[in-house]
Amino acid sequence: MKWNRKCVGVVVAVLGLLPCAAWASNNKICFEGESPAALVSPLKKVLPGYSPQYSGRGYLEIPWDRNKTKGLGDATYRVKVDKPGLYYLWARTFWQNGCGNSIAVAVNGSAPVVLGEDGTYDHWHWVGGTARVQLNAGVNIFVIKNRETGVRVDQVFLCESGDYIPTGIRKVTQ
Ligand SMILES: [Ca+2]
Repeated sequence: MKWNRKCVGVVVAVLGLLPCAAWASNNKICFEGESPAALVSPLKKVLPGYSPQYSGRGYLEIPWDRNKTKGLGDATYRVKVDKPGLYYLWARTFWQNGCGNSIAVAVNGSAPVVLGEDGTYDHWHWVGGTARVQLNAGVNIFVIKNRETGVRVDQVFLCESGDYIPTGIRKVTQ
């Protein structure tokens, strides 16, 4: 009898945790910078092949040109989403120098979100995690704009939790 009562207690405790686990779900979305559906120059795909430095076959690049082409061109992505909601936006980026250390991303026609403006140069690293974007169920349109030149984007990552910080290369979901 004692053992049975303990069992019931465990079941009740597990059931009690379930709503909590559902509430704490952190859906993640990740796609490659070098896989846009459409691309307008000077943005370009750089595909050197597989490397431990970056994910997939390469990255998106806005070549450094002393910001002469700043504002021109963009890269458009079609991103499928199962679970709609507000997601934190991140990008795995590489800044060649201090004159180009940010990207702007517009999601579903909304005002562009700026990622970066940090001081980590010549090194792949994650930027973002402050702005949230609204994603709909189905296809969402992401546009990376040419805010500055001399930048590279390996991956774009989104998650629901503000406590989650991506590291290294993330698993692609698209
Ligand atoms: Ca990549």
